[in-house]
Amino acid sequence: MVYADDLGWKDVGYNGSDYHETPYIDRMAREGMLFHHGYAAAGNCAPSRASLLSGTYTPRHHVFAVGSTDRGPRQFQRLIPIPNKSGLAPDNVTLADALQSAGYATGIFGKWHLDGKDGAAPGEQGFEVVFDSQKGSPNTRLDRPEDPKGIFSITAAAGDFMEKSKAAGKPFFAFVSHHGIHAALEARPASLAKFKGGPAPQRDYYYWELHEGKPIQAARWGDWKAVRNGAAQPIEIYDLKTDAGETRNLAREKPDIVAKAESILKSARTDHPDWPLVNPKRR
Ligand SMILES: [Ca+2]
Repeated sequence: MVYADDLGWKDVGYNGSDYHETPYIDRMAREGMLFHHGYAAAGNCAPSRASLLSGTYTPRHHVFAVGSTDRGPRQFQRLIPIPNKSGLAPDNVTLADALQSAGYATGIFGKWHLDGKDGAAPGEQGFEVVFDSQKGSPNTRLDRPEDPKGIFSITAAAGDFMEKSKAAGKPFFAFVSHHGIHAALEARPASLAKFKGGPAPQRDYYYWELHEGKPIQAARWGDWKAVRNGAAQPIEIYDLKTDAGETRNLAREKPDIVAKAESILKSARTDHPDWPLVNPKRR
């Protein structure tokens, strides 16, 4: 079972990507079965993998969110946050528990993210072999250019486990649980060179927005970061080279940077009725 963190539905060749190259996954799709009407049981990592591995929905295992369900400004919360479990409790029967008791060799290669104070390590949840080259810092850059996000070492360890199991005549269950493509984004230098100048849109900035109580817009280019903390708020400018903590707003000193930010924040987005740049009315 191969699982990837933050992989988009259309990021694989067999689902129509004309940019990413996924020949081996495409071959598995061609030679295997596709389930187009399946849904993830939750919209982010720990809850969805808790459901996948336990075969139960979030109200059964209580992993509703990563960390806490008590998020965002209190005055905008419409429901009392439901108590959340930080990990999958050991009394859940995981796929690995079930297959191990049926005589399978079981191994996890990569991200687990279901321990925490409420959960347990994969070794206590039916996995005999536990391998993770990203351990300790799954989302940070480890500066191993030949093994970005541990993708290659995780794949190799899983392949080795499967070959050994096959040679021993033992049925196996390999949970290949990649940290990629979740941030931090990394790639082999050769892959970067190959895809530079490809058909993906080339921009000299990165833009994103967050609708949490109010619409927050942000952009990055060079050493600059621009933030607008809510509709009709002034743009803030930070020089991340000298001020990574964003403590000194340079908007007054840098009108040219503000003007560039203004133009990006306006042109980088498409209006959508569900995501308006309007602050919610106070209740
Ligand atoms: Ca268990």
